[in-house]
Amino acid sequence: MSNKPVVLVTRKLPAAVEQKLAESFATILNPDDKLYSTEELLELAAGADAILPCHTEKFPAETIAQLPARVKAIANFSVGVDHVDLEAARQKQVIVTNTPDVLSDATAEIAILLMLGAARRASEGERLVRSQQWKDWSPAFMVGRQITGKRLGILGLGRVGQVVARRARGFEMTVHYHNRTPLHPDQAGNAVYHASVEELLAATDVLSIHCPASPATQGLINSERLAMMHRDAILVNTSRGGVVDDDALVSALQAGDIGAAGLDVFNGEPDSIHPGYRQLDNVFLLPHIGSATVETRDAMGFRAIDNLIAIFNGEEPGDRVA
Ligand code: 8YV
Repeated sequence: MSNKPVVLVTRKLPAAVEQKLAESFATILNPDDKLYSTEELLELAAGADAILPCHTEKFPAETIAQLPARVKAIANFSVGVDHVDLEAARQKQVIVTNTPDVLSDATAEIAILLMLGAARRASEGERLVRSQQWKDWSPAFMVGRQITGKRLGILGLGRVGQVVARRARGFEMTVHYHNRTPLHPDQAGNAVYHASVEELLAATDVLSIHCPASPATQGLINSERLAMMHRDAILVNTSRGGVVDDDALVSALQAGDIGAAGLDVFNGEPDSIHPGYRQLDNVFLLPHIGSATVETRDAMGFRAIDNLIAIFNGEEPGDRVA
């Protein structure tokens, strides 16, 4: 019998991560990568000292309340923690950690891909080639917009936003941002601070959303704020679907009130996203793959393991969020 602490791993993780985890812990793995119901999760948690979940497993207050007393930690394989009720975890003295930093490069790549895909009509073009509907060429054919030299507005200049800003400077974009408080120039670089979201939107050709999902950011990009954007502006979201009011964005895109959108995250993902997006040509859509690279998936797993090791050594984990 091993006396290693038991970690419930809710999804199939990279082999290198599962192997490393097994060096320090007994593991309950999910080799078939089944998406557990809350009941299944709680049943499995009965045999675990910690849970290593993804954002696909939800921990609202009522689920946290039902966690067995032996569960000491929720060590997320994600930077976003909107799937966990942090206050409920604090009250139950369940430690919660996340995996910041290690996914910033991968997510920034996807943000740039979305900007380019939306600006250059990549979805339309790709569909045309695949469906054998590409019959002609003319100077007016598939004309999009350049992002080079445009004004990039970053909503939430945190870890990911700062990498996006650096990459965007390679496209000679000028960077503008809104955070609740201005950043030190070491972090902000030469990005221009805007004290309000509204001010940022008015100064933006391409808006990239990087603020976390929270009650304060729920539906932040609504019809009033979309109306403040330029008619040819591009909106990109790699954060969480909840920051955007889908009805408002779909209407703005349909009406041509903004130019295009590139979205990697959605309300109701994966299978209940707003149906309007599927009908629009001026959107470039990806299935929440911001951090889906071999390098980043390994790094996220190793980071979660470091947090677990610290917790079970009685130390403060590096990435504690509750
Ligand atoms: C992850 C993410 O793939 O880390 C996050 O917050 O949104 C994604 O990039 C996912 O959450 C893994 O659980």
